Amino acid sequence: MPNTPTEHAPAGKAEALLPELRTLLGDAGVLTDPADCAPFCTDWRSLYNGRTPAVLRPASTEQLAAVVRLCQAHGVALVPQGGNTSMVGGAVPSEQGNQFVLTLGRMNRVRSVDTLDMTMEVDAGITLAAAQQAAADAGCLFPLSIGSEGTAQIGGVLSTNAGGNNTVRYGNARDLALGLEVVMADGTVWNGMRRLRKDNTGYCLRQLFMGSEGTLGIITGAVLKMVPRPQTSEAVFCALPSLPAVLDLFQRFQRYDASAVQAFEYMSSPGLELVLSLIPGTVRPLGTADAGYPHYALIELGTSRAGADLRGDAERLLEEAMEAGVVDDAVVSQSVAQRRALWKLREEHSESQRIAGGSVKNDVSVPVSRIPEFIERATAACAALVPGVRAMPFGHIGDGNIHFNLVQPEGADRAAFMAQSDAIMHTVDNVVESLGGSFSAEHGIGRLKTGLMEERRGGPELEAMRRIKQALDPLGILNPGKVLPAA
Ligand code: 2HG
Ligand code: ZN
Repeated sequence: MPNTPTEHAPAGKAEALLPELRTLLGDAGVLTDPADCAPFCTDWRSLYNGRTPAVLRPASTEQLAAVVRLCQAHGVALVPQGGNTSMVGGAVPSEQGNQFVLTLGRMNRVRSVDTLDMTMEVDAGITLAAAQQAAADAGCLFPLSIGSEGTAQIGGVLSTNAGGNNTVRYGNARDLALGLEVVMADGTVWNGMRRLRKDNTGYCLRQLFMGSEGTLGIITGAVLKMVPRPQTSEAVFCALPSLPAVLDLFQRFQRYDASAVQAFEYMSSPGLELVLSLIPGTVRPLGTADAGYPHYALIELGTSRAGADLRGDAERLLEEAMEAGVVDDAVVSQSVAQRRALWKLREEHSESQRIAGGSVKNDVSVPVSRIPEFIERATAACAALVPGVRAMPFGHIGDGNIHFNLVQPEGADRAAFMAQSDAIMHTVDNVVESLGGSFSAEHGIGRLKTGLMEERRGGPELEAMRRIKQALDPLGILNPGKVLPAA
């Protein structure tokens, strides 16, 4: 089955469409200056350097649909790009210079907010932070939260089914959109902006577009689900003696009040030490100046229940956990500034690892109960493969998603280390698979992991995906080379 017939189309074919595109979008809607296009051609991790004849900036769904119709008629590919924060190269054009980048940044309106239906209708080009703000302005919460929320756009967040810190409580992006507006590969517009909690009418199309990373259609609008805003919040930072103790503590908090556990994040000792040593303004939250603990958890508690004593409850729970030997030490934040400082220790993990040199990311998930075994086995396997490699697992332990990142051995050559990326990922993924996990938990497949699709999802699952792609985008003009491996 042809996967991406336009992947190798000559660049001139795309360039020939520029005059017509300018008529459709106006000069402000077509960027061709290489300096203007450059930021759209490289991904956040600098893994890929693509080229494009133009970045297209439609100002409305109708304009975008017209662009798609034109490109479809000429077999020219489009690469939809949100905030360009993909960790897997999901939004960069290919090196051939024959694919347009499509950015929805000009489509950034909040269309409406309804506090009885608890929904918000937005354009897909709005940033996640702006959507959160619109919910907050209405006294509500849009609970999806990721490190890149100031830049990431709703279209990208939904099409990649982003996860983040609050998945343990509210689910992934997939669970937070009730309706979508999508421009299909033939340029028709599907208006699925329904705000229904029950809508049992055949195949659930919106779930097909979410997680498809722009390979099946382009999300242009969404109905987002809001929830009541927590009235009281507390952040708790704990030091723990072992990984089973981290899960024990998780269970204690879940049993206390699962609806109050907004986030339950894990950090390892090497990961926290790296943050403390490389990120200015970070302060060791527990322990003495030169001694840490083996494991850490950061828990965000929140409730909209009036009169709830979250802090008192958390302190009692921590006391019991300490008596049981589950927690070594803990702090409950006493101010907004302290809460921010605790979260900074978690959020700066990616940045500290970037500064430390080459790092190989493994965004994986296993059943929560298997996390201790996973981290132990994967650490040992990677140490055997690359002596001296620094395993720095962290992440969303409450939902089973660990960022099992490996930082190059101290003083090693970056390029030589990165040349081992595939072998490292393979080693980690073998452990993941043996535990019933997934090689991509929340970052998606993009371009980086297409090779793994054949290996780990081959057979009826991948075959069904290819058929869906063929049915919805028979010419393969939408985000070629992403998600599905070349046939
Ligand atoms: C996070 O949870 C992000 O901070 C980034 O998903 C993870 O850098 C990473 O590997
Ligand atoms: Zn994450």
